[in-house]
Amino acid sequence: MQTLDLFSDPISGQPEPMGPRAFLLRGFALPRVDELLPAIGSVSEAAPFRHMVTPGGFTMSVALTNCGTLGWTTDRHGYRYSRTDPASGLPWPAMPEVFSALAREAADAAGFPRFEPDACLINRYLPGARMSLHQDKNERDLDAPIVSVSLGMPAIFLFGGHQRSDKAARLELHHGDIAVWGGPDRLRYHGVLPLAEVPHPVLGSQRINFTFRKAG
Ligand code: MD3
Ligand code: FE
Repeated sequence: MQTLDLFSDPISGQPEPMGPRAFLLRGFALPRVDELLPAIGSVSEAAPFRHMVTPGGFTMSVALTNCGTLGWTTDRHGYRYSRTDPASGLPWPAMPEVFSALAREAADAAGFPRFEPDACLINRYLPGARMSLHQDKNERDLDAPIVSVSLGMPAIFLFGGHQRSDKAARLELHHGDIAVWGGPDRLRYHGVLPLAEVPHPVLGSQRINFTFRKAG
C-alpha cells in the first residue's frame, strides 16, 4: 500500500495527496454550502432518505437517497444502479446544477478533467451510524474518478488498500471537505467509523456525504 502523506501542506490550499491519485481538498465545498443545503432539501423531499437492506439481510445504519439519471440501491437481491427510485417507481430527482458544477471543479483540481457524473448517492449519518469497509465497484466506468463531499459533523474515514485485510489509515473528514480518487486508488477498500455526536453549528447532529460517480 502507498505511504500516506497526511501532513503535507495543511494550510497551503493545495490538494493533500492520500495515494497516487487520491486527494483531499480541505474546505473546497465551503463557498457553496449555502446553495448545496437547499438542493439536498429538494432532492430528499422528492426521494426521502431511507435505510436500505443489504443482500446479507442487514439494514444499513446510514440512510440514503440519490439524484441524477442513475441511483445506487440495494435489497435482498444485490447492489445495483437503477433509473427509478424503488420506493416510488419514479425517476430519481435530477442532479442540481450546483452539484454537477462542484463535482466537476473538484475533479479538475485533482487532475481528472471533464468529469461528467450521472449518479450522486447522498448518505445521511446520525450519531452511531457507520459504513463498513467496502469497494465501490458497481459502476460501469471504473476509469472515471469518484468525488465525495462531506457536510456537517466530522467523521473518521478509513482508507484501506486493495485487500480487505490491508491495514487502513484513518483520516478525519470535516464539513466542506472534498475527496477525489481515481486511477489505482479507485478500488481501494474504505469505510467510516461509527459517528460520534459532536453537533455541527449548521447541520446539528448529522453528517451528510454525497458521492458523484459515472455509473452508466
Ligand atoms: C476512497 N461513502 O457511499 S466517502 C459510499 O463518507 C462511501 O459516506 C463514505 O463510501 C461516506 O460508497 C465515504 C468516500 C471516500 C472518500 C475518500 C476516499 C472514498 C474514498 C479516498 C480514497 C478512496
Ligand atoms: Fe464507498
